[in-house]
Amino acid sequence: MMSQRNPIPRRQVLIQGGAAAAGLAVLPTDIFRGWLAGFDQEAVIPWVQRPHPGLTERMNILNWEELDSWITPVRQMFRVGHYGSPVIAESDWNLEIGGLVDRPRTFSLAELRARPRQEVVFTLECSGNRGRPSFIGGVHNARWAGTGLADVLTEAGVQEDGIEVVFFGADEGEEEIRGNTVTQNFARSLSLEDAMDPGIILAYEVNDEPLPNAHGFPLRVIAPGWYGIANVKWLTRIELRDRRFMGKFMARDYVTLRAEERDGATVWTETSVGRVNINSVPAKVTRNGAGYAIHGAAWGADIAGVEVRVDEGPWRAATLGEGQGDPHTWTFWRIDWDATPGRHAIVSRAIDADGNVQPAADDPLLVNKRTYWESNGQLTRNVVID
Ligand SMILES: Nc1nc2c(c(=O)[nH]1)N[C@H]1C(S)=C(S)[C@@H](COP(=O)(O)O)O[C@H]1N2
Ligand SMILES: [Mo]
Repeated sequence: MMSQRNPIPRRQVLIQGGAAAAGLAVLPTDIFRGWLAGFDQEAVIPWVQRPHPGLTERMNILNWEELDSWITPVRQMFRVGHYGSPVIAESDWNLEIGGLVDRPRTFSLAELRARPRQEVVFTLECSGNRGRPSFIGGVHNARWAGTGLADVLTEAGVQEDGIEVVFFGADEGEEEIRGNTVTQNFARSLSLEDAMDPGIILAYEVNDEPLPNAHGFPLRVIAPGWYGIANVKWLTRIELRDRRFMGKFMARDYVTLRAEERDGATVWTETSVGRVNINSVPAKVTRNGAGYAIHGAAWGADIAGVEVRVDEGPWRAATLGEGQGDPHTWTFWRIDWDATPGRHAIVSRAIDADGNVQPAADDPLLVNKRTYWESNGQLTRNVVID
């Protein structure tokens, strides 16, 4: 596996190894040079729009221009905590499974670690990402390890009327609900059917290290295919219920409000943020001598293609790189660009395996949406070439 502290692109290793083995002092060929672009060799042309300093400080959002490895190192991972970021000692902690189960129980971290280990690389995106022009780095692609949720639920023996699995975090805050001020823990739920997806894990490691406090130590849910909000951190309790859960982060916040036209009438739909939507961004423009390349990432679906448009030019197909074929990870892409001096607008659109295209920024689906979440429209970014 690639080292996190000193990421060396795999292709670079191959090239260096090949040259050394052959006793040659060759430079990468043009083909390889393209792939190396965007790592250390080439100059990055800064975007006109700078990263938002407040969001960088508060949420550690990814600065796309600094993206240089497919696995996001922990230091580059954005983080969100609606009720702060609790620091939990392992000795004070356990996980409870309760509610409508035949065998309620608790687990220590050691007991969870002793269970079968399951790993997944998952691109976790905040559903608020892209909701404002300055918030475009709320996404990371990390390798998580833990134990399967479905087996834990099965062993607990979900009762006949258990339909909803609620995940509670240790973090809590005061909420006002129709005149009542109550203390609530962060919580989100999945239907039992969704929770039984064998891909969902109770994760205790990220990138081969124990979870950092900010990312949920000692345990969090990792639900590949779901927006960040479903991935409950600082997990303390899993509860089976016979009704849908209507907590703040299911039913009040993280609700997408959208106008839809039905037979000439407007219908307002309110849907809880859930599964991820297809998305892509141009990450950076690099120069190598006279040649330029545009690099980016696409995620949120089984990515079959990415197309890039500069100014009023034609859409051109980018070359897909690492991550292709895995619907739960981002796919890197790149495209050569014969740039001319001046200011240019660069936009990308991802296409999934069923031919669905990432919506344009002015697609009615997005224009008729009144809330900030699920803003996955095509992103246009500007550069100035000297
Ligand atoms: N307990 C708890 N879990 C949480 C949150 C939270 O505020 N509390 N925020 C959620 C949101 S909105 C996102 S986007 C992801 C972010 O995960 P990260 O901080 O590891 O990047 O955590 C989710 N899990
Ligand atoms: Mo989020």
